[in-house]
Amino acid sequence: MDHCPAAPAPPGREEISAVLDCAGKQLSLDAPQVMGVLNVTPDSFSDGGDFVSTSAALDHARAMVAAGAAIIDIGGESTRPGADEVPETEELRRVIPIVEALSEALDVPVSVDTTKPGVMRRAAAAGAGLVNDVLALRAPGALETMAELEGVPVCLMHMQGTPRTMQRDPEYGDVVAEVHAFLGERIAACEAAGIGRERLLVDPGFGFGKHMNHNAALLCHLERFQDLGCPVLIGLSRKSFIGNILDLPPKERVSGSVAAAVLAAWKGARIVRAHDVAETVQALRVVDFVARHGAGDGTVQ
Ligand code: 7PJ
Repeated sequence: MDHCPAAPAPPGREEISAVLDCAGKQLSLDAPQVMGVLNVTPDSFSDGGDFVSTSAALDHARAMVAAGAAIIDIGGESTRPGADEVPETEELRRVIPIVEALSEALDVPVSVDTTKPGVMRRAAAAGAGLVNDVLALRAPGALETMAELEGVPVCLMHMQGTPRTMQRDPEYGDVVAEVHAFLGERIAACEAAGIGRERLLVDPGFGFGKHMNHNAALLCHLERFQDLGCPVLIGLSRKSFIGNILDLPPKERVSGSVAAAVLAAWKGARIVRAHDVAETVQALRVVDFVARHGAGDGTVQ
């Protein structure tokens, strides 16, 4: 398949499987996909408290799947800047019944946004098909736990600092090179622990210890992450990066978030984490059409 010059078939792309097996449910990465966000936290910045009960969570997840989400990401620990840590018992209480209900009810895989090995283990037992770890398996025991959870892929995200401190004064020499090097090191650590590259996704972690210009540079140069040989996942939906540019509150950042999703997909992101699923899915279908059919001179074949 030809691609436009701005979205080249990147080096190593052929090594990235077009389908990710998520504990038996298949996630196709032929075209950019949307990961629908389902926060089950009482304090999340954009939708905190909206989906705490299992039936409300299930309704919202079903609506996101109907709108085209290819995977649903369940988060029980808010990682917004300044957020306090949630004890494991509380995170389990929030997340596990919802992982169980959604894994049973939905055809698409369910992902769990957690940094805790105990939650990873219990979520996988409850049917989770992917672990999304903003600490990139740096918590004690996380690498070993994921090595044991054989059929479950994991997304490794970059963060400078901790959620409590990360936005105080993030500093980089060359943000793209440093985030790239970090992700390369975490891939190597996973492989050394017995987690094969075919089970890994990478994410530069927009907003996690990054100023506005750091986020802009990562988005502008996102294609550089292709050579890591893992699908790239990104999350920019409703984030302060968008809000600061537009001076709008989280629920009014839809168009800005969609614009960011389009830029990311054009630069090779295969999964876009988003709150506003229908809008993002439509935008990414347009991106995919142009990338597939627009590289030639427009002649109808
Ligand atoms: C991200 C995430 C992200 C991945 C959150 C929010 C904050 N996981 N979890 N990437 N963001 N992989 O939704 O704004 O960017 S929580």
